[in-house]
Amino acid sequence: MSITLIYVVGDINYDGYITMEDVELLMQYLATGNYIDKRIADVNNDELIDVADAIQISRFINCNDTNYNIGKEITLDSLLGDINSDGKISVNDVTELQMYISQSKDFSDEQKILADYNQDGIIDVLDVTDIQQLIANS
Ligand SMILES: [Ca+2]
Ligand SMILES: [Ca+2]
Ligand SMILES: [Ca+2]
Repeated sequence: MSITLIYVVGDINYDGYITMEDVELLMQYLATGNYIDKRIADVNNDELIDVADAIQISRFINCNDTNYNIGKEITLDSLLGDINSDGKISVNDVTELQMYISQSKDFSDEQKILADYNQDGIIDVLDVTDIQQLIANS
């Protein structure tokens, strides 16, 4: 099931603000090769996520450079249960959810919406079970 949420271009950690934390997180992603949502991270629209995007985000923060769409709100369809926003529902999302429930990890507002898989307003083990079932049946 997909759900439409509002995102901010350049807001890599989905907390609603463009800060140096986003630049640092983007650099971490580049170093590790982890998935990152192109729609949010490719701020200079050249179809690549690279250090040039990180530089543009820092220019936005430090020089108020608004040449690109950085800081603009966009609406995107996301998958319910896709907590790490990598475009698929997998055991990695279950791990994130279990860490949140055991209070060893905090979620962004977006993640809290995506984590409530059965949409009952509560993030708990029932959502874990539903997502695990979905993975098992796919
Ligand atoms: Ca942010
Ligand atoms: Ca995922
Ligand atoms: Ca729920």
